[in-house]
Amino acid sequence: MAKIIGNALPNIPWQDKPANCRDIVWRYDQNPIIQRDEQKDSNSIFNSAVIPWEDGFIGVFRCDNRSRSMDIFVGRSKDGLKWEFEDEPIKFEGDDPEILKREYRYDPRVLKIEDRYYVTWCNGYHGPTIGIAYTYDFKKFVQCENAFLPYNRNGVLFPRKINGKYAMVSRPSDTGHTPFGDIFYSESPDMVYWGRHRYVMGIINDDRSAWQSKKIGPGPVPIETDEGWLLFYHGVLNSCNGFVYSFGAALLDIDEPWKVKYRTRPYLLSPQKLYECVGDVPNVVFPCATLTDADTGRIAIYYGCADTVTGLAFTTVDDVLNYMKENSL
Ligand code: BMA
Repeated sequence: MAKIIGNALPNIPWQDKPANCRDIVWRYDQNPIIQRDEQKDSNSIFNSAVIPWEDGFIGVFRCDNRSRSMDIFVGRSKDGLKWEFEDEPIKFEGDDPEILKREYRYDPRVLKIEDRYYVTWCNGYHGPTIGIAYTYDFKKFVQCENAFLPYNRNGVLFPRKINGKYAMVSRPSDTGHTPFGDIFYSESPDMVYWGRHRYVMGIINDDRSAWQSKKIGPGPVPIETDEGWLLFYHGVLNSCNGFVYSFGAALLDIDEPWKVKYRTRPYLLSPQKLYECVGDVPNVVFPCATLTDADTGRIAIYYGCADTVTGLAFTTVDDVLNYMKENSL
């Protein structure tokens, strides 16, 4: 039995796997949990991050508005299913006005490290890079230095220091809808200077695992287990009709997370339901957050659907790790 190293979360949103379901990751039967127009001016709500908060949940949500401007908003929920969103995007504070300039913000991740909560997101600064901010209360957010030079996307922090350093995986990219992309690991002594970059894993550019043949990128914050870091990640196939975004999982070494122990050859979830196949960008499932319950091994995965709405899916640490070991690249 694999174990999640973390807190118990008895109120994790959950639904048992349906009888005779062959999937390792199964969808919530009331998906999508968040419709596109639930925020005051939203065109779409997707690729968003949630975390336990007091007796419920809080999150940072990507809401593109009806000018198709991309920004991130705080949302609150009692049950992790029904959410209420603030009317205005997060306003960041900080010492350097240069860092606070806003071009666009999207695809947030959120986590707690030591005494505070961090948000990372894809931050426009003469091209996409990784924005970082911290908060104690989800009211005041202090923006830190961007982690990298442009171009980079999908900056995902680890939930604790590794070998005494903050740690992040990310996906170096280019100006636009990058037609390439591998996952790298970087570390920082202070959340300002990032270095000692290590290659983690790349695309599988052949028939063995075509769902991840074009580009890959880290998804939710890695989950600590007694066998290593469990990282869900998205992978892209370039079809004759455009990109198809699915997701799978990898198990990374606990002390040297650039070393990949296992990695799923089949996807765990691919766009198949109507709300995943039809929307502003068709054929996208894009996970940005999980909730976990260390007592039961349950994992709830929040994922963007077709760049339009938000879905929820479930698995357990045992299900994923066993499947990964039997179906690893
Ligand atoms: C990626 C990011 C994601 C998006 C995906 C599919 O490059 O922009 O936000 O979900 O493309 O459009």
